[in-house]
Amino acid sequence: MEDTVVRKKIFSGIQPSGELTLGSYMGAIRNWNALQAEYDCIYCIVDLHAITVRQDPAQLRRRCLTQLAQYVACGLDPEKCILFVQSHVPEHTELAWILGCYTQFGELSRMTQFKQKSQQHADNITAGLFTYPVLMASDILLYQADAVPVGADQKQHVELCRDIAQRFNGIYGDVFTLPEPLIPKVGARIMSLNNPLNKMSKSDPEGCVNLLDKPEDIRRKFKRAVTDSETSVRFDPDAKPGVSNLLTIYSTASGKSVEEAEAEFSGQGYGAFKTAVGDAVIELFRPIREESERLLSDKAYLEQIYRQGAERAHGIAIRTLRKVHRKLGFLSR
Ligand code: ATP
Ligand code: LTN
Repeated sequence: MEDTVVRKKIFSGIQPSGELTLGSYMGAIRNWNALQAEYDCIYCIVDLHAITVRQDPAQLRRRCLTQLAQYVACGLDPEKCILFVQSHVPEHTELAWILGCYTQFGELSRMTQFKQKSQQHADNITAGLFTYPVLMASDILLYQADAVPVGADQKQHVELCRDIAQRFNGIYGDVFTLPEPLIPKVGARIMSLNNPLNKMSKSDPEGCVNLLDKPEDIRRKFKRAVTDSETSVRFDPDAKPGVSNLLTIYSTASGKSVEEAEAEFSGQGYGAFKTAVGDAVIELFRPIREESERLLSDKAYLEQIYRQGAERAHGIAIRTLRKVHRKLGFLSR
C-alpha cells in the first residue's frame, strides 16, 4: 500500500484596508507564492479584520476584488491553493467567540499593534480592535495550520495564537495544531521611504510603494527616498537605515545578494543607486500590474475563484468547529 504523504498546512491573510504594498509583497506574498508547490496553502482576504477601523463600503468591496486579482497576478494559483474571503466562511467568527473565552484581557492589552492602532484611531478604539488577535487565531486554528507566513510585525499575533491553542489543548486534549510563524530572512520589515525608522505602511502614501503604482510614481517615490549625508552604498541598518532599506529592496527585487548589490554601486552616488532600485521594483511589479488589470476585467472569473475558495475553506473549517463544540460539551445540532 502506498504511503499517503500528509502535506503541511499553511494559512495567511492580508486586510483589504488599502492597496497591497511593497512591504506586504516582500514580507508575505512572495513567500506565499514559494510555498504553494510544497504545502496545502490557504490564503485569505481578511475583510472582517479590516472593519476594526472604519471603511468606506464601496471602497471595501472594490479593494476585496482588486486584492484577489493581485493575489492571482502575483502567482497564487487557485488550482493549487485555496483563495477566499474571510466573511464568506462564518466559522471564523464563531470560533473567535469561543477562543475569546480562553484569552486573557492582559494578553490582548500587551499587543503592540493594538497599542499603535489605538493611538492612530484614538476616537474609535473598539472592542473589535482589541479582540483582533483572537479572530486572527481563529483564522489560523480552524485550518490546523502548521505555519503562518507573515512579516515580522505579525510575529507577536502568531505567538499569541499558539498560546491560546496550547491553553485550549491543555484543557480539552489535542484539538488544535500549534502554528509557527514563517518570517522571511530578508524583507521581513521593509521601512518607509520617507522615514526609514518606521515600517512601510499603507497609511503613509508617499513612503509606501503599491503593487499597482504607475512606473512614474514608483520612480518619483524612490528618487525622494530619505538616505543620509554620506555617499557610500553600504548595508548598516543602525547607522544607515535608509540606504540599508533600499539595499534590501534592491536585493529582493533583483534576486542579487546584498553584498553583490553593495559591490555593484560602490563608488556611485545615491542618485544612480536610487534610480536602479526604482527600476528594479518597476520591472518586478510591471507584470503583476498588467495581469491584475486584465483579471479585473473578468469579474466572473474572480467570482468563481472566491466562491469555490469559500466552499473548500468551509469544508475544512466546519470539521474543526464541530470538534471544538463536542469538546466543549455543546449539544450536537
Ligand atoms: P497597516 O499598514 O495598516 O498596519 P499592514 O500593511 O501592516 O497594515 P497588512 O496589509 O494586513 O497590514 O499586512 C499584510 C502582511 O504583510 C502581513 O504579513 C505583514 O506582516 C506584512 N507586511 C506589512 N507591511 C510590511 C513591511 N513594511 N515589511 C514587511 N512585511 C510587511
Ligand atoms: N493581522 C494580519 C492579517 C491576518 C492574518 C490572519 C495573517 C488576519 N488573519 C491569519 C496571518 C494569519 C496582518 O497582516 N495585519
